[in-house]
Amino acid sequence: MAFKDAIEIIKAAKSIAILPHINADGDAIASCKAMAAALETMGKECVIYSEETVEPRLSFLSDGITVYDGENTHYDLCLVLDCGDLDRIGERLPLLESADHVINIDHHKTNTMFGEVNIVDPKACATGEILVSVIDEMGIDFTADIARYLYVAICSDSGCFKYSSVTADTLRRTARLLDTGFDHSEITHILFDESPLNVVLMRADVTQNIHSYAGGRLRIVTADESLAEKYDLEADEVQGLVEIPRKIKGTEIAVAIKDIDGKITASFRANNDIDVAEISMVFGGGGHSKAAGCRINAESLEKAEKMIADECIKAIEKK
Ligand SMILES: [Mn+2]
Repeated sequence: MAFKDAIEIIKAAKSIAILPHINADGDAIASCKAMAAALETMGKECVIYSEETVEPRLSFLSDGITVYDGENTHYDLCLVLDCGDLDRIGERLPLLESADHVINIDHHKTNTMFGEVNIVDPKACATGEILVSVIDEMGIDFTADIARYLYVAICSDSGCFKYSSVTADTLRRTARLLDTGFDHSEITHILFDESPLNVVLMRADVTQNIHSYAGGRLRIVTADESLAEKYDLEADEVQGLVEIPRKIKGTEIAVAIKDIDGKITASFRANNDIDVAEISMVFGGGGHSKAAGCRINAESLEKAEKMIADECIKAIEKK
């Protein structure tokens, strides 16, 4: 049983490196923070290594996050959270290679089971949801701090409890977190109800340029460096764009394609039972059936859009 094996390894480890996936999102970062807070109550030495600085929207989580600088410190254990495959470890691979143990805790259904122990539950709406059980099984009490981080994780990945990935178990686990008494409305406000003005204006610009295919069943938006420049935004602030086409009536697949920082990436969302993880896997990506992503090898944004539109239309026609 993966749970028991993982807990044994964690209990024996003294030094623990905790790693979120590259381009860490709210679930990844907050899951790492929750685990570090929980393990520190057991006297463990924990370091959270991220691939990049925490994006501005999540700056309230950035305390105690170390941006990896190529060092190769030995750890008894590498705990990898919310990460579907080793590509998403990026430059931090030496930390995994030199650690005595690697535990992989995740909810992506495309997870490649790269750990020595793998706790992968695609039915969980967030890695933070799985961690409620892991921390519980370890006999650690939920402090308000631990609970708050887990709440951030679950909220982030469930679209504030809106997505079909939310189950009765999600809400039961979340109820236990709320029992600790932290301010949950403050968190949802930061995550969902406030954006800098220039981000709102950038999104309005993107909204004016939605490309519709298959009679509107597929809708795509795009963004490049010039958009970031026009609104004075950092690359990591040009995000959340896939929500724009996703919210339009009639959209079955929504896609946002970005050509920023020398790479072209795409985010997919499904509003029905089309599996966008399968579409993203065609391009070497992965994710969940209703939310997935990939990097595209294409000469231009236009060519990437054509490749993606073709795959999406195929999936729509197959339905
Ligand atoms: Mn996640």
